[in-house]
Amino acid sequence: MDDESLAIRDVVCRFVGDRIRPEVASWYESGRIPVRELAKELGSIGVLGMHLTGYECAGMSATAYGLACMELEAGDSGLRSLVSVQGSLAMYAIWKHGSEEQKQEWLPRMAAGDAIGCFGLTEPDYGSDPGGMRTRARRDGDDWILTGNKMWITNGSVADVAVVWARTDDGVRGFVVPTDTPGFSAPEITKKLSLRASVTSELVLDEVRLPAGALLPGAQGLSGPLSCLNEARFGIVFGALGAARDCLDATLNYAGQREIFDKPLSAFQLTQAKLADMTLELGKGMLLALHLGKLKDDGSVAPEQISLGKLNNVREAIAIARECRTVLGAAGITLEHPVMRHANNLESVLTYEGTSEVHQLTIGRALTGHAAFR
Ligand code: TGC
Ligand code: FAD
Repeated sequence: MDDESLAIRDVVCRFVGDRIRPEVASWYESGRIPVRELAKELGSIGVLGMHLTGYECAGMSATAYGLACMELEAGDSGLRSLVSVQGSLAMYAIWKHGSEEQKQEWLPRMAAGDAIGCFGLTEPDYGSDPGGMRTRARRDGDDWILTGNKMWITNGSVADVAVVWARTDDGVRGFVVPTDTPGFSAPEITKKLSLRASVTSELVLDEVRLPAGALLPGAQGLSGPLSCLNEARFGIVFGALGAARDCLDATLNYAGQREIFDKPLSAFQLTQAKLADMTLELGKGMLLALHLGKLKDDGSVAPEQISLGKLNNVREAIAIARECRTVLGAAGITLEHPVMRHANNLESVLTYEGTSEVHQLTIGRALTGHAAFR
């Protein structure tokens, strides 16, 4: 790891310690998070779109971005989601597939956290199979008219701009939709038991009229949105380990202080076996993340390798969070400790950005040459 990566990791770690840790449990409990304020603060420490170049983005390495995700998710998966969706999905889509005008208009403001983005791919009936999407864009003269519904969209109700994927006569295309366009609305999804410190919304597109310049010119077909998912999935490979590390830290601390049967919980062999096994998985996950970071920085990482990292590290992180909860006993079920909050969050992380099953099938296809999705 180079000095620059370690320096940004330390900046994010301090930000999480000073700004997020004192408040996150109450945000989680209330289901409310000050996204707009946080976006500006995250912009000021340079993490929004930090792995993109130009347009006032920090131009840092993939590994540095991964380490930042790890520190953010040690705070809460909702915070890492905010940064993933902004930088790796909405900004990346515009940076990779957008016109020069779209880049100039949105990227500097999004890097500063003055404009918030969301990414609408999933629909109520098409999550793992986005190719079946029903959202439609049709031409009316030079304009486009968008109609349809997107579901489970992070930051939807607080976004200034939505990158929306829709079916056209030319296949799937992406559109940059200012959220004040007539016909666009984004009702918030409530009653969540996971990622409560994150805004999740439906997007309703009711005959939304957009100028020709709203089309992302560089993306045609499903590879457009899927190329963005690679970026966000990569961040999760590191991020999930941050949540697991935070669980393990809290558990080591608790087990050292809790006395049962006249000695510290950490002095029992069964507890030590759990702590040792969890440390082992955390370390293996970290080596995998750093290896993928090196491949990504060399420009040679394949999507199925990112699938492998996401599958393993989220699966192990959730196993660690659940095991840590057992060590804390009853205390583990409260928000006094971060463990069950992380465990609940990781349920979403297991599902979004490709479920475990989708990643198993992606790896299966790479190994066998047979696509078994349908
Ligand atoms: P398939 O035939 O495999 O592919 C269609 C086209 O896409 C290309 N492609 C990729 N390109 C770049 N990166 C990838 N990872 C790619 N995977 C496939 C492929 O080469 C092909 O290109 P072309 O030029 O030949 O047309 O498509 P399929 O319909 O069989 O679907 C494959 C499958 C199931 C793997 C894919 O649809 C998939 O990944 N499904 C999961 C959907 C998903 O992950 N959604 C996430 C939504 S965003 C989100 O969850 C944000 S959460 C908030 C946060 O991050 O914090
Ligand atoms: P389904 O696709 O209905 O899957 C249900 C079950 O079937 C899963 O276990 C799945 O693995 C399994 N399954 C699916 N296909 C197969 C198969 N071929 N073989 C065997 N089993 C299969 N989406 C966005 O576009 N933008 C966002 O910002 C966003 N944010 C999100 C935030 C949160 C908190 C959550 C929970 C989701 C978010 N999503 C977002 C949506 C997420 O990407 C989808 O939930 C995910 O892709 C899975 O889709 P689904 O929920 O419709 O599940």
